[in-house]
Amino acid sequence: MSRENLKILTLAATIGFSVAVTTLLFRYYSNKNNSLSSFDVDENNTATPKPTPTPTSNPTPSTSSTNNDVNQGQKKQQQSQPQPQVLDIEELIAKCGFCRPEMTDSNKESPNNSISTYHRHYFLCTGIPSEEWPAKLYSATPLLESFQQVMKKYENNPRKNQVVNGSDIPPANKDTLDVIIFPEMVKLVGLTPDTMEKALQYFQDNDTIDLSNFPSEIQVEQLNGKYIFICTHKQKDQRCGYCGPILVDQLRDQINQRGLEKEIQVFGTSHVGGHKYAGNVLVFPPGNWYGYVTPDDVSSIIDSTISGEVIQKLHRGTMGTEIPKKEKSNKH
Ligand SMILES: *[C@@H]1O[C@H](CO)[C@@H](O)[C@H](O)[C@H]1NC(C)=O
Ligand SMILES: *[C@@H]1O[C@H](CO)[C@@H](O)[C@H](O)[C@H]1NC(C)=O
Ligand SMILES: *[C@@H]1O[C@H](CO)[C@@H](O)[C@H](O)[C@H]1NC(C)=O
Ligand SMILES: CC(=O)N[C@H]1CO[C@H](CO)[C@@H](O)[C@@H]1O
Repeated sequence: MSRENLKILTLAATIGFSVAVTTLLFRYYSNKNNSLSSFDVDENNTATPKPTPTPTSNPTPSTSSTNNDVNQGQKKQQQSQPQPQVLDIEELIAKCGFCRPEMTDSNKESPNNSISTYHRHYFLCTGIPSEEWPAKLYSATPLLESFQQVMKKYENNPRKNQVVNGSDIPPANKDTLDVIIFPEMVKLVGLTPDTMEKALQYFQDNDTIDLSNFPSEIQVEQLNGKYIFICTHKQKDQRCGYCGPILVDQLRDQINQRGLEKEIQVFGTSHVGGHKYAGNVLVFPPGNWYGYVTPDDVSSIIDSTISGEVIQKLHRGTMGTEIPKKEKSNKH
């Protein structure tokens, strides 16, 4: 290669690098603005973390578990280093842990009826580890963005109020999404935005899935057992980001110890609403939402998942039941 060519190559590489850096910075800042304007960010949440410019560079989380708050916290802290804005460990535990004032206050608000009436819950299987979810989950990949466009069109289902959230469940294929739907207890496998649109259209006209007229190009898998989803959306709220992964680990541990791993599966979910109730735990079927869940509640969550009995003191509401409207203060 001649000297001249080498020079041109070097110049081209330099320009390429600068463009990449500028694009990254631009995406970081536009993402940051979007997430503030279009999500119901808790204004009072002093613990909201700054978005990380390179969220995908985090290592895959270890799912090993310790029962110790401090160790857990330090582990999480190390994973998200180096970030100048990260709270120090004591601050993090005080503001986001299981003993934060909003949980220990004897006059704390009851979690009862702190969700809205709804009848169907979709969980997108993103396969993305929860600590990498940006505050606006759908901005994580172009595929999720196009799903969001489709879902927006069908936001209002005339038959059933519905909720769509993300999960860290891996899809069968990385170029498509799988979607889990309750109360139908099915997984739609290998969806593209087009076939997702067909499924949503179908639900506009049908109350539940009848395989004889469900779009035949969509693969439907019937699910068994129980599913527990825990809000672990750290970049949306540090309380969920701190409490969620600890509860995921501890539930999985105890479920394994009790030999229930075939019956109960535990996953992380994106923001479900109600940060102040973190740990937020959702049990399907039937779709019981629990708030203020701590490691002390893990064994009763498992018991109640098996028995079907509701834990009253933690109960936020149940999918498919009429929830009386509450004061505005319960929005978050
Ligand atoms: C916001 O924080 C203040 C001071 O901690 C508290 O008095 C107030 O109730 C909080 N508001 C909400 C909506 O949580
Ligand atoms: C999940 O559902 C809740 C409704 O309960 C909604 O407020 C929230 O924005 C959804 N989150 C995502 C990331 O889609
Ligand atoms: C929760 O609210 C319902 C009314 O929607 C009520 O029947 C029930 O007793 C309440 N549970 C608790 C534990 O307060
Ligand atoms: C059972 C039922 O209501 N099926 C309807 C589902 O929706 C399609 C149109 O998408 C109708 O053709 C079916 O009759």
